[in-house]
Amino acid sequence: MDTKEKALNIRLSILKMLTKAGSGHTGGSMDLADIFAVLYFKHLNYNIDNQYDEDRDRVVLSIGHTAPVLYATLAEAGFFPKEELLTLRDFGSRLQGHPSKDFNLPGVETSAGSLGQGLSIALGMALAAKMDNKKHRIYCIMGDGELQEGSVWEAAMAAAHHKPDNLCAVVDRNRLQIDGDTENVMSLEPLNAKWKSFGWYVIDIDGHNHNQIDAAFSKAKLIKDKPVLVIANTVMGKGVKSIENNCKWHGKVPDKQQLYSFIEELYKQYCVS
Ligand SMILES: Cc1ncc(C[n+]2csc(CCOP(=O)(O)OP(=O)(O)O)c2C)c(N)n1
Ligand SMILES: [Mg+2]
Repeated sequence: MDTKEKALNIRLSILKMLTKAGSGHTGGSMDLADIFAVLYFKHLNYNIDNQYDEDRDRVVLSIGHTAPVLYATLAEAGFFPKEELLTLRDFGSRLQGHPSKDFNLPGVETSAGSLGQGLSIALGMALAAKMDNKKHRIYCIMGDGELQEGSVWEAAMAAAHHKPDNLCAVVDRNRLQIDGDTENVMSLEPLNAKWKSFGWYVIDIDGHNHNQIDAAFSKAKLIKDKPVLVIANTVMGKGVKSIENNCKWHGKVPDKQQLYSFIEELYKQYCVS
């Protein structure tokens, strides 16, 4: 199955699980589907029969509110049955609204939800791997609004100092956060130059173009003595025109009627692409 079909399945799962749950975050989850499809099905090193293998690559989802894209991808990869996706946000479910390590869901490497923490956690994992002479890689997925947290820049500075070339961070640059355009709320640009000046190797891509995503993760593996940041330019809600690029969909979910039409739209789009 190619990564386009994986991304379609991930988006379908996201919409179904969020509609069933009745609450959660659609916009960011949908726009990360292409990145997750390429990451998990072309680059990430994991053993589905030994899910806690200590040599596995780790994904730290720093923007915990986009948990649905992580859960949908993990189920797609076979970490747990797809039926469990429909327990999202149920009391006691392993699929908490924001990922929680306490619930022992395979593939969830860290709890998240409080923005700005993930890069520090990922850096710790990357340095630990180096100390242990391990070859696995650490990926950290951040939001663009999340970059307004000061702790991100402390981690960025520490990473540049310690030079973990097994660390690859991704920014979901959808240019939106809860309150609107990131550049109006608290501007991030020039984003590429900021990270470069902190000592990172920076790659800008279209976060929906599978070739570009693939090439970025491949390139990141070749960079020595620097952490890598991929700025993935995305469209919030990607895949469903009526919700795309609208920050109201940051934390809104479809109702049943919308779910049917959104699913139809996704299938149609997939068939013509
Ligand atoms: C420390 C902290 N402050 C505020 C929030 C509330 N919050 C959750 S998501 C979000 C917006 C983050 O924007 P972005 O990273 O761009 O995510 P997107 O809206 O694109 O999904 C905010 C402010 C939080 N979870 N943690
Ligand atoms: Mg954003």
